[in-house]
Amino acid sequence: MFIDKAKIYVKGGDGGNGCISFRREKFTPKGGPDGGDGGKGGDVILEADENLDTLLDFYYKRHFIAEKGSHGRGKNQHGKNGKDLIIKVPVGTLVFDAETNELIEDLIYAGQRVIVARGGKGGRGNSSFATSTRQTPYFAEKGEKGEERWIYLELKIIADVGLVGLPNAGKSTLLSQITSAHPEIGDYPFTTKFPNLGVVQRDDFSYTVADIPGLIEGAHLGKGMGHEFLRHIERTRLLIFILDGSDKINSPERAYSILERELELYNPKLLNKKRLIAINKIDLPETQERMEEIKNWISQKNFPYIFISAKFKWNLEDLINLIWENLKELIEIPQMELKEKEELKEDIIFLEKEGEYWILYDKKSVSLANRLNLYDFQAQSYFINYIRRRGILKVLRKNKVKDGEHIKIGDYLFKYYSSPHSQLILENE
Ligand SMILES: Nc1nc2c(ncn2[C@@H]2O[C@H](COP(=O)(O)OP(=O)(O)OP(=O)(O)O)[C@@H](O)[C@H]2O)c(=O)[nH]1
Ligand SMILES: [Mg+2]
Repeated sequence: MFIDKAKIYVKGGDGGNGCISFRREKFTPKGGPDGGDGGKGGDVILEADENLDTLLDFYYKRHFIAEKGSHGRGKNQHGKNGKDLIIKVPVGTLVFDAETNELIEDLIYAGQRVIVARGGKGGRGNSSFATSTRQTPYFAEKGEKGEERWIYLELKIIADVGLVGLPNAGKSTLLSQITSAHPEIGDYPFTTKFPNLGVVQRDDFSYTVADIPGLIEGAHLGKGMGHEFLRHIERTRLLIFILDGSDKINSPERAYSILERELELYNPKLLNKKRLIAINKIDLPETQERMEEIKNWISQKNFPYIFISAKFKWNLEDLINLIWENLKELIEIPQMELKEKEELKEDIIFLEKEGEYWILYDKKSVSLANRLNLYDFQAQSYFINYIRRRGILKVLRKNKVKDGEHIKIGDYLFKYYSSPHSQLILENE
């Protein structure tokens, strides 16, 4: 089974909790706080691997969760960080956010990586909260939750050369003769049901070749294998039209215009790709009889062409060299355009009314609130101080929040009092 699309769930590991602990030593009965920080959760990372050529693995396993960070411990011991989870995908995998359809990354070279879900930060232990006025903090931070989301993967093979032709033209035969690939070959149409990739290896050069299922007239309407596989030649640098010189019904001339039309209907840019034409089955008398006629027609096309017999390896060395001559000038690999990512800036703070509540949008305050247990008195006063220093009360006044109105900060609900001086009081659980 060949799978080139998949939707998977990824979640970074949760951060470990910070620890609440106090030193206990023989001769120091009232030791200071020594609760260590929690470890960071592992990230989920995709890595492009050149030995893979399908997304089949994701047909069976769809959930990927990285390891959690360990909790902090006494004696200021830092919790262990969770291990990153590395998922291997084929080179040429496009990674999208399944909800927004935004392209996250295009993995075009072996070893390229992208983090798709970050692990949560570890919470700080109580020793981090000690100050001269608060020598015995009885609170610590919880670990941050790891990011989670659904992502959509789509494989678009990256090969140097793409073979296109009608069914039975001899594409797979050619691939099997010039590379070490072993595609299925048959004297019936649609032998090839999914793309095959092979490598041409010579002393001073090498390149990759992709063979795709045959195209027929009306493929754009879904006939035959349809256009389903054309995306796998979108990112090749050079196309070879394989035409069966012996075919009486779909003559090379007719096959050629069918191919052009189907490519254009799929994506007109495919017609701008550099192109070579190979007339196949020159070993057969039917082809030989028409050779002069075909030559006259094809020389008007202004593309390099060659007569070959894929089956008997006639002219294949010349074809291999002709491909290389044309390929070596083309250096860029077509890549999907990545839109500039709009990161929510750390410092944007704003307030919005939703129903009866105001909601505070501030990445830092929300993240801190969610990491603390604010029902603990010390933690709460630490947080309120933080909010005041960060200028949140000013933002509330600016937005004309009224006395007694409610404000949501992360998972918590506060009530606002404007007099005698502005302040926020946490509502009970
Ligand atoms: N005589 C002769 N037969 C050939 C030649 N090349 C391919 N064939 C035959 O043509 C038939 C089709 O070959 P394939 O390589 O499977 O053709 P394909 O283009 O991959 O076909 P699809 O996968 O169906 O699109 C097979 O029976 C091959 O043996 C050739 O150069 N000469
Ligand atoms: Mg084939």
